[in-house]
Amino acid sequence: MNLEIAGNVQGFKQQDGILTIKTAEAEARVYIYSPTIIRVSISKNFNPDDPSFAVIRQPLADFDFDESSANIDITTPALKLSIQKSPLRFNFFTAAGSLLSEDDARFGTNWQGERVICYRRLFEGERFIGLGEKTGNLDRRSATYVNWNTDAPNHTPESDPLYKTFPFFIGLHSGLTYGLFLDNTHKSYFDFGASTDEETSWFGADGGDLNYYFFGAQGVAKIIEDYTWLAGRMEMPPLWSLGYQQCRWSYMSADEVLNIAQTFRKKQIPADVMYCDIDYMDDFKIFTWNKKTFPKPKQMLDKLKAMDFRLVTIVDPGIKVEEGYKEYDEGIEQDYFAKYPDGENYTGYVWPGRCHFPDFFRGEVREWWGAAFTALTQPGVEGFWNDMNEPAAWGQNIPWIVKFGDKFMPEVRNAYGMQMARATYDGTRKIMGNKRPFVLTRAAYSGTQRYSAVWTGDNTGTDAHMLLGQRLVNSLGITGMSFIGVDIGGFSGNPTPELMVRWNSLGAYTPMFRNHAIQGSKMREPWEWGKNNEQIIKKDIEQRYKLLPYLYSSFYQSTQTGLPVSRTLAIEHSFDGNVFDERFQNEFMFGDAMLVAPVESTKLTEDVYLPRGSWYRLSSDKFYEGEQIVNVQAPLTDLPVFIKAGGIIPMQSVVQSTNEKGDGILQVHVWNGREANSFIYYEDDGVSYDYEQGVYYKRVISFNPIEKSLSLSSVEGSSKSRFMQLKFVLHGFDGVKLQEEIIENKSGEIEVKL
Ligand code: MIG
Repeated sequence: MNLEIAGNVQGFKQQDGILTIKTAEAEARVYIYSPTIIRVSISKNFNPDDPSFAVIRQPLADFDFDESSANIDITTPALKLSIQKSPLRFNFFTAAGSLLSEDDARFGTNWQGERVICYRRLFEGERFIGLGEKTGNLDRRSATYVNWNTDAPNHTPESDPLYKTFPFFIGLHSGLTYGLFLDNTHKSYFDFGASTDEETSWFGADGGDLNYYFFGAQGVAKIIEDYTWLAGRMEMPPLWSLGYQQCRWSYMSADEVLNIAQTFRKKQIPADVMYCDIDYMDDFKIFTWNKKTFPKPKQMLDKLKAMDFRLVTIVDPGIKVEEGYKEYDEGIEQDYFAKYPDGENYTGYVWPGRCHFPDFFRGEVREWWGAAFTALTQPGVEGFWNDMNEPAAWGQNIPWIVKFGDKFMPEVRNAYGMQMARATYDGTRKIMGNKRPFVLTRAAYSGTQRYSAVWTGDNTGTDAHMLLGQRLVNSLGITGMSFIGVDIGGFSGNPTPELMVRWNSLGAYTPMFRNHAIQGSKMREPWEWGKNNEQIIKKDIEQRYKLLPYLYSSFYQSTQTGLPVSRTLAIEHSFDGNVFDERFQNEFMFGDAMLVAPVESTKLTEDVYLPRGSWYRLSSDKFYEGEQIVNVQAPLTDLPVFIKAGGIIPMQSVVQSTNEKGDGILQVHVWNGREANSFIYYEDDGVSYDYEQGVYYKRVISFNPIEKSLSLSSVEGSSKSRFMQLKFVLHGFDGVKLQEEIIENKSGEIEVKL
């Protein structure tokens, strides 16, 4: 095998916003996307037609640079890229001249065959966060990872790779932050100094270009904002999808689905969503219903609707090989399936038996797939669960010779799931009129947040998996995915009742709150765990519903800034070593104001690290100063949740589903603090896209401790609030009594003095 190095610069030129640099062996192209985002792409052989699945922005026009005998320097208001000519190296600095990241002086970028790797200097004390759905610690220093979307049943808290690919990480050292996104869908590699004498970190891929975006903003939240500016942000989810979701592989008949839904209502345990896993279909044929067990889908959906339930149904990519089956016939006729190079359709075994796989990389195939959802939307399905899209086939080893679009499987495998989710989203959005579809996908690539929520696949019913799940959620949040769930209770195995209760309480603070279990497992619904536990589970689900105004506004924030709903403490406290301590690394902020500490089901007290600031325990209003480790009670009835001093949390009364109005009072909870704080409150109709036309309701809620006031700015947007009245609920304000006052929620400015 030959080693080819990038070599010395022989010449360069600028045209159409691209600075092209030539060496004897390779070519590098440099683009500026914004003052804080510079793209570098290095290749031996650029493919002229190589669109990005992730990036939705265009580079700026030509930019200035300075040439000296040794370097070509590009300076933006925020960032300096110094390109060393001999040999070619890319070194990034802040505008003030602090070194952020540089090529390893010895190796830089080089190739072994088609495999391209960039070796970079590892800084003393440098930490790494990101890469999305990756096991291991929050700080990825000394670990190594592979991106290769994989169906990973029975994975452990160490398994790698899992289902998704997000080749984006953030480096932290010397009080500085930077981000790097390797936009390459081949099998890719990241090594954060695992075995390089603490000198080198490296990343690269089995093929394609060494195509990366460098982010130089200072502050992790700003880097996430920039990354999601580049790769897109989620849109407002349907409000109902933020309610409690009940799933199982599978509820076997319409009667069973209806019966479960009815039991929620009878027991007055709030819930919004029922799921149909693969058994609703006729012989696992996608876009069909089983005629015996689901004979009248519309009737079932009407009944669900009358109970204020929505239905999500699963779809897999594999189309059963069977003449007379509509999707098979059409796919064959139109040539929509992935192929071997000789034109034969690729066949793999999955649930339906022998299957062909739609080529989601082609626009017309995505259109066709999207339109087929009428079989589900006509009876009234509103949510679409995309499974097995790594893609998975029994044997889990699709031949490398199979083609998707004009590429071979290994070139684009990591984006297949994303393209399926894209087809599902575009198609269902189109056929549902003005209604928001809910799309959920297992496999994903950077940018998937534009189309879909994700869940973390087949976990296991153990405490270790519950904690792992939280780390996955927190890490996916760094890479632009805000709407995330884990299978509560664990997909495989049977959790203990204590674990089920504990996991459900954490679920109330998970962006997507879904209970799911493998076939053959014990039933998992809230009433299956004994009377006492049922009451605890019910209370935690009620807590979720009380928090909906806060949660919906937090999702709005994700749509605007890319900041996730569940946030590792490393976003705000990036240089606080305790945050990365294995004892505390699973803690997270849920929105702006709540800190949640996951606790194993076997522990009834826990050490919690409270970072800078001061804090109140949610359940008792007990006050704590920050920057200390506190040992707190953690009974199964009371997961440790803390509110930041100054925190503002709008809440509502308990409702049985998001479709219910409740008592019409918006409760604005405020916890006393020394610093001023504000919260952007957002509402819209929760179901349509009218908000894109300004039909929403937005106002800023402010707390000012100096002026001793609480205020709401006048309303922006043309929508009315679903809350006619308003009530302030104060915590930690000794002697101030506003609790009982209920005032009109008028749209002009509102101010109360404390
Ligand atoms: O081969 O549809 O991760 O959530 O219940 C297993 C059956 C296929 C895997 C998914 C899981 C789902 C299951 N699926």
